[in-house]
Parts: sequence; structure tokens; C-alpha cells
Amino acid sequence: MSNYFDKLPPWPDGDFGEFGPVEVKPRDRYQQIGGAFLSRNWLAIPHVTHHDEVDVTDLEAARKAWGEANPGQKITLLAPVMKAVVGALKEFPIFNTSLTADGASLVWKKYFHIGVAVDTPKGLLVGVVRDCDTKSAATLAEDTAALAEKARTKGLSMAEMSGGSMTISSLGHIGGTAFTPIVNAPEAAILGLTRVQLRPAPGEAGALEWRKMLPLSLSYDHRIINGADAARFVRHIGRELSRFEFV
Ligand code: CAO
Repeated sequence: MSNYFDKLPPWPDGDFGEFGPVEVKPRDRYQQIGGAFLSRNWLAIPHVTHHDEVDVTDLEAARKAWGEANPGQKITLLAPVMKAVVGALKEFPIFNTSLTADGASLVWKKYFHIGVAVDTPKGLLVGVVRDCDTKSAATLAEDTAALAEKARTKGLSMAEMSGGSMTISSLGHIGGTAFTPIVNAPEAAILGLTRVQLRPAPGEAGALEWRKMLPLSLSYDHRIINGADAARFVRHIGRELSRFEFV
């Protein structure tokens, strides 16, 4: 019996030269493999993306103070967010699961390895930072910077890209207010970060004050996670960040 998907028309692969001058360049192996994985994940996983923003005003003040007290060392927002995601994974362990290929079981992970999407000249690579629950933000920042540098200069092995609990994809250094990251199978969710925005909010004395808000976009596999849990998960990340302490 045929179904709707059997009736999809073929990819429109015409001769663009008919419309004007063009040049056809082959894509390298990394780009082709990466594209195939992204297509599989997009088609196989029923994605929903939940958007929210969390107040990082106090966190940013603490991060600035930490930077002044530790010249030569750098922590961006990413490391505190990795720690906050670990806190949220502990509170909501359903986000630290993987569906088996037959869909019959869930694998509950007891480890906290966070994937970080890195923009490289060869395309997007996701390196996994291990045991994020046991590391300080400073160590996570160092580990992530080293992994990103290796991804950009030498590439990453399959072992360095495997075994994540959940992935974070940060576009905050460029801009944006929200996007739809694609879940990195077999993980259950991926968190996208975009650029911190200044928003007016009522202060304690009633007057308006400017707050720093970090936009978060959480895409999740709707076979595993429901929308209410996603909303709670992101709110929890906000709570973790609001009480975060640099040690
Ligand atoms: N809001 C405002 N500023 C931010 C920010 C945010 N959310 N996130 C980072 N920044 C700032 C940093 O503080 C840093 O500022 P300074 O240079 O003044 O200190 C600057 O942006 C550059 O940050 P960075 O990119 O060096 O470091 P990072 O820890 O934020 O990110 C990495 C590291 C590897 C995740 C990032 O460089 C990267 O490659 N991201 C790309 C991910 C991607 O392409 N995803 C797309 C997936 S969908 O196709």
C-alpha cells in the first residue's frame, strides 16, 4: 500500500545554467556526512522547540568580577550554562535518556557529558565534554576551548563526538534571538543559546531597571519529552543560573 511519503516528488535537480551563469563545486566528505546525519535526525525525530529567556544580570556581574580577579583566564556564559544544564538534567532525568533504535526502551544515563556544537571551517562538529558534574566552570571553559580549538584545526574523532547526555549550541557570540537547533541523536534534547538582550523590568523600588536576559531555545524529541517538562526544564536552568557561584 503506498502512502503520502512514497508520492513525494524527486529533488528538483535541474540545470541551473538555463537561468544564468553558475559554478558547481563538490562538498567535502565532512559536509556530506554531517548533512546526512542532520537530515536523518530532522526526519526521524518529532521536534518541538521551546523558547524562553532567563535573567543573567547577577550572573554576568559575578562573571565580570571573576574575570577581574583571574586575569588571563576566560569564562564565557557557556560554562555556567553547562553547569546549569547538569543541574537541570539531575532534576529532570528524562532529558538524560536515549531511545533505543526499536523505540521499545529508554536508556537512562547516570553520567553528565555535555556536547558543544563548534562552528569549524569544515562545518559543524559536536565535541563532548565529559563529567561536567565534577568540574568547575573554569575547568569546563578550558576543556571546551581546547575541544573547540582541536575541532577547528584537526577535527574530532568519533570517540570525541560520542556519548553526550545533551548538546548545547551557542550562537550568542554572533547574535539572534531564537532558533531551532536539531536534536543530536540519540540524545533527547538540545539547547540553543542566542545573544543576551537588555530588557526593562520593574526593580525593587518600583522604577524600571535594565536586566540582561539570555534567550534559550530547547528542541526536544516529543516521543520522549512533553512540552510542560520542557518549559520546567528551561525555567530550572534559569534558577540554576540565578544562584550560580564561581568557585
Ligand atoms: N550573549 C552575548 N555575548 C556572548 C554570548 C551570548 N549569549 N555568548 C558568547 N558571547 C560572547 C563571549 O562572552 C565572547 O565575548 P568576549 O570576546 O568579549 O569575551 C564572545 O561572544 C565570543 O565567544 P566565543 O565564541 O569565543 O565563546 P563561547 O564560549 O560563547 O562559544 C563555541 C564557544 C565553541 C561554542 C562557539 O565559538 C561556537 O563555535 N559556536 C557555534 C555553534 C554553532 O554554529 N551552532 C549552530 C548550530 S545550528 O547549525
